[in-house]
Amino acid sequence: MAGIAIIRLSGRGAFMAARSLTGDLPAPRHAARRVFRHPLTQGVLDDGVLLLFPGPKSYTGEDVVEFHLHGSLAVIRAMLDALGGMAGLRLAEPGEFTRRAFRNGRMDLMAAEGLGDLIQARTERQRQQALHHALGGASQVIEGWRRDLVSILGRVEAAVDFADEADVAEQTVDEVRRRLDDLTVRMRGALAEANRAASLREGVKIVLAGPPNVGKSSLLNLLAKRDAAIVSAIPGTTRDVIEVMMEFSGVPVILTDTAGLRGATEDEIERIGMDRTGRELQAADVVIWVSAPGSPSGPLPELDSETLWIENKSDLDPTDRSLGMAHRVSARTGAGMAEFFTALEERVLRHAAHAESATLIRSRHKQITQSCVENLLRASAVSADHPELMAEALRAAAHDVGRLTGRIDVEDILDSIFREFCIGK
Ligand SMILES: Nc1nc2c(ncn2[C@@H]2O[C@H](COP(=O)(O)OP(=O)(O)O)[C@@H](O)[C@H]2O)c(=O)[nH]1
Ligand SMILES: [Mg+2]
Repeated sequence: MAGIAIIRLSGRGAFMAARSLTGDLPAPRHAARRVFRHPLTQGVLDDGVLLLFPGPKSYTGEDVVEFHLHGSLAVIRAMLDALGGMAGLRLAEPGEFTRRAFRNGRMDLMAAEGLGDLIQARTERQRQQALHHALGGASQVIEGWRRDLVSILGRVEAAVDFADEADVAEQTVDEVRRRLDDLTVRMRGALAEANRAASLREGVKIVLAGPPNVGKSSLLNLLAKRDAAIVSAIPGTTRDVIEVMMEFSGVPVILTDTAGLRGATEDEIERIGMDRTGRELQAADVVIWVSAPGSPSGPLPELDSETLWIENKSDLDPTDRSLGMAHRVSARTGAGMAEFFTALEERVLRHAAHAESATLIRSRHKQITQSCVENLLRASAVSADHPELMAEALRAAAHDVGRLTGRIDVEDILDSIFREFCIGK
């Protein structure tokens, strides 16, 4: 239920359907008040607003109609019944409007993905990142890569034609290598941002770990500001992985509580919990390693991820010992929590730095760009005697870039060859 519901039609029959509900149609892109009537019974369905967007300058690239209706289920159902009875109309599949927009060249794959992210965005900085993609910011960067690549390829293809003139080929290959290196540097720069960008899109993964009974679950509850995890004096209480979603200054965070790690246990379920902890630690962006006065210090797992050291239960040990890198806190009294929170926030923000304007934000983007860079390196390594091998590697790279935007266009490559290098033929 909502104040207003919008039903959208797209495709060849859209205007016809609008006409059969309202009689006369308003001018394109002008909102007009209309009474909508059932085409067979002429019974009034609703009193609302009608908008027409003629293709190809519409969202989908086809004729699009919007009915702005009162938002009740009964009104929507009556309208959908009336529309469903018309030949050539059916309910859209999920995402079908955007799929058509993509197919009709209204947006590329990067922008369509950005739009999907925009619909899912939970935090302010996720919104900015998604919007950057949806508005074509990333597409523009990739379009630049594609243009360069196509132009370099054109140059190499021409060298293939003159392969018997050794000095022409050699000069071309030298110049091409310079331009390839430049492009490789730019792509690697984008790859260097990709992990931070993915952290913003998916959430920075923070894992609380340490020996049993040191207060990990208590800290999780304090950070989450609710009792998400069970706290008890019995070691081994947390057996499964518990996740809570949080936000630090617009960056989403997935905070994970884990079963405490100790050397040996008789308990089968606790052991399975500890195995899971190991897997969570491998996937973490930031690990909060918690200890407490007198807690066993090991076994400390090998960690690739960044670690924040916490000694909890400072209330039990009032001597002001220096603990090196560790923050002393007390989940019970709240002592040291503000400083800990600030340190954690600083790590989170660092993990998502500059992520709003990053070009590559999904693992799909990263994998394809890595493959593209490999193909560029392969092309660059070819000796000047074999421009045809270089051209082959560059075509593979161009194909990769095409996979990013969803536009794999051979004509493009041919165009560039004929435009720049057709000599008197
Ligand atoms: N004195 C004191 N006890 C704490 C503190 N934090 C947690 N505890 C207690 O330590 C026990 C274990 O806490 P829990 O959060 O379940 O630890 P976990 O096993 O690491 O998840 C519980 O009885 C808590 O009430 C603290 O800062 N000071
Ligand atoms: Mg616990």
